[in-house]
Amino acid sequence: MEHSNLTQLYSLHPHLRYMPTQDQRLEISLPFGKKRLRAKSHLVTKLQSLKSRAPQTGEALVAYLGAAVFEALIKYFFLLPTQAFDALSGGICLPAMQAAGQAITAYDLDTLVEHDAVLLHTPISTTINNNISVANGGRWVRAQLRQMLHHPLGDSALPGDLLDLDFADYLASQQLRLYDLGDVSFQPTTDNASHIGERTTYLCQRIVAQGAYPLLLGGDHALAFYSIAALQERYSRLGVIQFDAHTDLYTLGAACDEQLNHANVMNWVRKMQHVQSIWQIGIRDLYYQPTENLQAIQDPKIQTLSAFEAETTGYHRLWSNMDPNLPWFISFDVDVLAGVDCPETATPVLGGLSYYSLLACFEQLYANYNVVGLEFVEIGDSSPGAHGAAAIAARLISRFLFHRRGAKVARNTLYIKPAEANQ
Ligand SMILES: [Mn+2]
Repeated sequence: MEHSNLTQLYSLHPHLRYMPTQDQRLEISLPFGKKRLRAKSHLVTKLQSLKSRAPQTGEALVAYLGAAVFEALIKYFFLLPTQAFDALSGGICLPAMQAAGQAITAYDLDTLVEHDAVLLHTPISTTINNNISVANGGRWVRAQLRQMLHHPLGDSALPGDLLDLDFADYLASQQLRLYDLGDVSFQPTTDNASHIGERTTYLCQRIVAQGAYPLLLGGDHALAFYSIAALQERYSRLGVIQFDAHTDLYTLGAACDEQLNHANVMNWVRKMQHVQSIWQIGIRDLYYQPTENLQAIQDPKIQTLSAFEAETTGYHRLWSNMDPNLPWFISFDVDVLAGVDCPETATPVLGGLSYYSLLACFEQLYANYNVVGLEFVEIGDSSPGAHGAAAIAARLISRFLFHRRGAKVARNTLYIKPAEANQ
């Protein structure tokens, strides 16, 4: 399946190795890479001549190499989009020690089919002065999800049903089709936040190009810039639902406003051309906003439903105003939740959304709207409570899977041996 953009510029990976084989061919590989591509020597000559040339468009490369070779070089990361060249030539992602669902590698993303779901943890962090790190908190969500969806007899292909007693429904485990890409690569000595972000964008583009759903785990909220940008190619019009205690529209009126961070990320997102609407839900922070050199405006794209309104009046205003014809991406900052304190998130705020009314809100979202991806961010790194933010995030992901993968009603169902059926 085609998964590359032909108008984009591509460059050859700088560290490709060519090893001769016994049958007069050459094997192309990357140092430490597991993938090897066998090629005739004239292809290698062609590739080596590309090395000295300026980046080429996908279209030019298809004409030069043929479509099949071009796609194979993309698949194996031998050919990289020039835009993300620095980030991608430094690595892509690493498998999780304990995957939730089935492990998948970046090389195999072209095997995904429509409505598959792909988990990915992105350890992005744009602030350094917090006492609580949120870079690796997503791993706690993965651990919770793994436990929730795990076959008690291990990873064998034995059929079974996943039962959700809150909703009296079940999903056949073979229907789950949850894949886990692992953790986006991060080399602390050489990488910065934008390297991790660009890797995430690239992986996310590859996931949505297959019609699959990205399920991203942060990292901090700067992730939203890279995830939402990645959806543009597939969704020329997109809605964003941001669950958050803060609007993340912070502006100081100083030079630092030009630097993407977790407190200003939505300023970038609201300016993205494909983003048509942003609903901010659970907003409740109180802070000092400088006004010098700044102007107060209303952005018609942005609508809010505060935590106070959600908890006292409910979500009705959302249902009567949210456009059901848009595909929607959910960006969920766990500080929106009631009772989530340090170390479960870095920026706890008084109040917040309660679990069951939020769960009901998500049931409506999944049932009545085209939700095309999810992200959960700002989860603290250190060991969480058993029923904290990571568990709620995992629960909301499990409901997404039940809705998208065709769960069935299981009211009062018992599982008995067939011989007992007539007793
Ligand atoms: Mn946020």
